Amino acid sequence: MILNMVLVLAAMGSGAWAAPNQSPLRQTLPQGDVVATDENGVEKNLFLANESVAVNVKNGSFTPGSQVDIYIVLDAAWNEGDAITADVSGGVDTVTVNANGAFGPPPPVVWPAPLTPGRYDIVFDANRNVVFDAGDGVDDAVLGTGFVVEAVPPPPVPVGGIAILPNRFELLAPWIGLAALMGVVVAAVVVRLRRQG
Ligand SMILES: [Ca+2]
Ligand SMILES: [Ca+2]
Repeated sequence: MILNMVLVLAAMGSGAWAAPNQSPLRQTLPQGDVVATDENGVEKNLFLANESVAVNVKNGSFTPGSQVDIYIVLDAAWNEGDAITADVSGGVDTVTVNANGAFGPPPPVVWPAPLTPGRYDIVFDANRNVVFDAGDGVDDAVLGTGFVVEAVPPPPVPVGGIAILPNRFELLAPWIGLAALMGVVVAAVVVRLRRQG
């Protein structure tokens, strides 16, 4: 029944791409239909620069058997009709939609490590015209950021062995200085005593 409604709406033309519970004026996919994920398809919005970005999509979002171009772009506010800006992931990924209207499994990796720190959106260009328009999807559109990449934190300072030797010298330095000062004082006293003697 619902499938029939969707098919009828789809047959009415591009303006009817929206699912039955949406306004017919809304032509792009609902927020949340497409997400950034780890390599197991679990949604993930914060990546380290040494991780890879994959994508997942709700079943039924795209036309089975069709191809979708996936762009990773700098975070922006998206409106229908916007040109899709340059991909930052080393090239556009073209992915074939499975029989359920989704991708994979496994979820396609669209930006393999290493990543560049920053804030990004993912645009799914379903009609492959390099314009964000009917049937396309974005993670995320207006206020949201699709995902964030952070630099890999520096490794912890090793403890023990050779690595802490400099610290030992630092600890000893004041004592060496004090011993030298004492030596000078003692020498001065000795010299004075000899002169007096
Ligand atoms: Ca955005
Ligand atoms: Ca498009």
